Amino acid sequence: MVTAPRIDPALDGVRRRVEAGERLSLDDGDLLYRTPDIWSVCELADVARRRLHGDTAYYNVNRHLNYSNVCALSCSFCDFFAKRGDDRAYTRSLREIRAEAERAAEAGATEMHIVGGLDPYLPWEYYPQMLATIREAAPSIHIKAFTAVEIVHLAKVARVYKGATLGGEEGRAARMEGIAWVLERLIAAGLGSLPGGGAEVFDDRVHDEAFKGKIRSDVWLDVHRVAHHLGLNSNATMLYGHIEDRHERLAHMDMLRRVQDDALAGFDSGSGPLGGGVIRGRFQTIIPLPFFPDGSALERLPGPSGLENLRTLAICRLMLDNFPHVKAFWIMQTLGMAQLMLQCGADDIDGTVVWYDITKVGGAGTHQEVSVADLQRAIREAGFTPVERDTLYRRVGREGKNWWVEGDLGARLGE
Ligand code: V47
Repeated sequence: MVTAPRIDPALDGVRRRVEAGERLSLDDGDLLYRTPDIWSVCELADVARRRLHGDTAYYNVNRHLNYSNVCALSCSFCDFFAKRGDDRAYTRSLREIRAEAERAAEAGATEMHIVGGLDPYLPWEYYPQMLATIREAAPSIHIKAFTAVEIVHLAKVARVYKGATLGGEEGRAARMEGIAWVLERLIAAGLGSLPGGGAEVFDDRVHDEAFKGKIRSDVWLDVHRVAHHLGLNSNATMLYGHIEDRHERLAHMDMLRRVQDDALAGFDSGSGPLGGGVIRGRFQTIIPLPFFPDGSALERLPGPSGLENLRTLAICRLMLDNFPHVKAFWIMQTLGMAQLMLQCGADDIDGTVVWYDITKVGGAGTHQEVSVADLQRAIREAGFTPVERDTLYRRVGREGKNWWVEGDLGARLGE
């Protein structure tokens, strides 16, 4: 006998709150994870998504660039890092980076997304020089670069990260000063925003088991707080489907939305280590990243299923009610799955990408590229209107390789 999918009445309260635009609690999030009625979860995420973006879905014309895969850390979920001397270790010279920026500009890209390992052999000067080189070769390209983990590494390399051994607020203030020192210099050299990587899952147990040695959640969040104070927008990720549990994912989302509440309030009263003032930056996008076991030290784990990916993305949309954008990163989700995710809370699928070294799905090499026509077709087929955006979610006008910013796309969350 075939039975119709059942609507879970336990979700009635959540449904009412979503329809009224009210904030969901952690218990609501738990229910959304436990209910067998995944289609209601997706439908509710679609309600929240359409309230902000109607039938618009965003993509961009971008290039991802990894400047070095040499990393002082050996996180167990990661298949990207190499040690100096390994056959596959690389560090890009400034000349190679300039050539890549020129190619990106020639292809009409609006963004370069740049991240790398914590390379212990690169001097501090390399980083501002890299940005200045790109700025010179491709003046109109937005540079979105360096995860919070790299920013702290740079502060250590530049010897301005002083608070690590001090405890309490004094230590935190000293750390934040070093982070601000780094960010101010990178901004002067051309940094436009911070990507969301390195967040993993904000939980000390998971941290110590899967990525010990990396900065913890408090420091990751402080880097983004400082960035917001300095007027940078940033993104956030959540790497799920490894050794964390659903409660740890929900706690991660809750921590992010609290920091975003402060950023959207736009003003720091001055009691904390940042000393008050206007906050001009904020989180733009949450990117849930499904764990890929292949090649990592956690290869024995199965990784999340398609349904778990869908549910987690939908729950990110519902819990992170103050994040304007939810990205289904097609490289990790696949383009087919990203289409479905657009119907379940996502409003963005990232861009043309071209080269990507961190995860290689299903035996893909580092060349992972889709054309703009493919992105647009995928979005249309999912029932949405494709809109090209720049990194700051402004509408982009384009004639071939020539592009210009047309204006803000949304003001509903104070974008
Ligand atoms: O920080 C590493 C993750 C991240 C694996 O800001 C893995 O717009 C899955 O942050 N399986 C980098 N994930 C990617 C990232 C990102 C991607 C797209 C857009 C944006 C944005 C940011 O990739 C790392 C880490 O969390 N990662 N190894 C793995 N085996």
